[in-house]
Amino acid sequence: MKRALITGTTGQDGSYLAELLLEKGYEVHGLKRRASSFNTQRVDHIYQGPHTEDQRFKLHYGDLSDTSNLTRIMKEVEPDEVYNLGAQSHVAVSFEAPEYTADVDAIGTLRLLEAIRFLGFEKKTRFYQASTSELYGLVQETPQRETTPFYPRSPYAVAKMYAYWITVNYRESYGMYACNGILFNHESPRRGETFVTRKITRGLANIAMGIEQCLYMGNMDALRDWGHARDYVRMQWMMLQQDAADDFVIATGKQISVREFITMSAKELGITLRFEGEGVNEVAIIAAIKGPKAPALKVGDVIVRVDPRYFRPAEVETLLGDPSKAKEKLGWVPEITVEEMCAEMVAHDLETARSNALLKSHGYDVPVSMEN
Ligand code: NDP
Ligand code: GDR
Repeated sequence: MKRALITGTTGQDGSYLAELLLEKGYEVHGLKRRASSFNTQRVDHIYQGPHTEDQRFKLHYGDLSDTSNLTRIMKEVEPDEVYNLGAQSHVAVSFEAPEYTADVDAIGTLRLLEAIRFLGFEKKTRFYQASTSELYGLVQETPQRETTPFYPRSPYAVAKMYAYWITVNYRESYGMYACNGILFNHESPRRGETFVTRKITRGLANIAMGIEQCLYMGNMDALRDWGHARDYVRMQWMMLQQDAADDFVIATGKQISVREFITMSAKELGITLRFEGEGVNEVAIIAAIKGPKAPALKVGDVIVRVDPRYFRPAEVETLLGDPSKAKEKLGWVPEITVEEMCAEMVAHDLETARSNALLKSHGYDVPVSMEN
């Protein structure tokens, strides 16, 4: 039985990857952080607990900032494959916490690679690094491919650039099987609530049910190449099953704007939007409503406004990936379109909003955080 160690197993990708590896018969070890409240919701459905027979999924307390802890877990687990998905992954937050982001996202990667080397596992343990399209930042070429020069635009992207190169360096210096997946944005109903797609699907679903009144957005002109996380974790596993380690761009090859994603999400709720005004004065107004999915709304309601607090000190305006290498060498193609993904996310968030609206109508408090 193969053994895998996943950092970031409680996150979006980590939870899908853990499911995939368990299906493939792996023993899966995940890192979880100590928090003052439960933080394992995304993996609770696959975690059997310590008192059952099936112990193929195990969670270890750990943190990417803690060298001795990582080395001890690595020694205990002796993994065949390590997937380094753990990170302070929010670009806007990295401007607020640049040093922490560097420690976890850059040096955390080094700590794992060093643990593998220190323990003498460099010929046994394969390593996957969650690299990112944010490396391209101020894009130097469109579409972006493996050879496109990097130009990071945030403390997050700069930290991830260190992680990218230290992974390449350990491959070249010590013959380790270590790869970078340069993944473009990928989403799902498990996406963190403060990333833009989930903020939109959750916000609009709440507004449709009368729990929130308005969605406040940053730069709606930003263009992204959005895929589905389930497709992308399949690729993470495939990258570690090759004869030789290599780096791959993973993307759909199509891009849309944040504004278009808002329009697409509204359409899933039966709402047609009209955008009016410019810059910080731009708003989205309801032009038409079809069907019963948005009982709290009427034509003419303003449901999207711009709030400059969501602008970033330096923005990544456009990203578009060229996944040809992954297609040619690995036979990987994404199966889920952005429209299908958007529909799945809206349906999921609408179900939650409906339950919350019901609770609210019976006088219960519902937890809706508006500060995204
Ligand atoms: P999430 O933010 O959903 O998950 C991040 C995970 O990292 C969580 O499990 C989180 O734990 C954990 N984590 C955060 N800080 C630490 C720390 N100090 N020590 C250990 N673990 C920590 O991210 P995604 O699943 O979306 O992304 C996975 C990886 O892929 C990340 O590295 C991200 O930067 C990268 N990436 C993501 C893309 C995307 O579009 N989703 C695209 C390209 C790269 P907790 O649950 O306790 O917060
Ligand atoms: P990104 O994702 O920065 O690309 O990083 P995010 O969803 O946060 O932003 C995408 C684009 O939308 C614009 N935007 C807003 N973003 C947020 N979060 N909230 C808003 O209100 C808002 N309004 C407009 C942003 O400015 C940006 O241009 C994600 C993360 O998962 C990284 O970890 C990963 O490496 C990259 O994707 C690829």
